[in-house]
Amino acid sequence: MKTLTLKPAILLMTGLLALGSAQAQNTVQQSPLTPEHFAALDRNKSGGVSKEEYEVFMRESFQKMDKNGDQRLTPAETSGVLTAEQFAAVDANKDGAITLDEFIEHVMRDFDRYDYDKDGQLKP
Ligand SMILES: [Ca+2]
Ligand SMILES: [Ca+2]
Ligand SMILES: [Ca+2]
Repeated sequence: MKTLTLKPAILLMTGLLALGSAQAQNTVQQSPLTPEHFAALDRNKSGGVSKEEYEVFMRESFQKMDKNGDQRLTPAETSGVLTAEQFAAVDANKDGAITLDEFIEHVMRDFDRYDYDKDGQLKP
């Protein structure tokens, strides 16, 4: 089922984007990555998620959400994944659609934020 395979990506992104939002309530202090997310991201099972692994995962997430394959995410395609505020935050040029570049730029900023020790790897 499509919904099941997409779920980790949705949960991860919702968590990442919520944490990236200025209005987010900081009720959750732990790492946004659950063990399941982590296992999905750490493709080579090295025990850490590299930028490359993270970017590959995010590109796949983008393709899954881009239902009509036009390389742009509309509010309809991201409904249930992104709130209107989150969509606006990722849509850097405010043209009402999220391109792959806008998406990757946004999520890679999140990567840097969670890479607390700046060694280029996210750890569980
Ligand atoms: Ca790895
Ligand atoms: Ca699209
Ligand atoms: Ca845009």
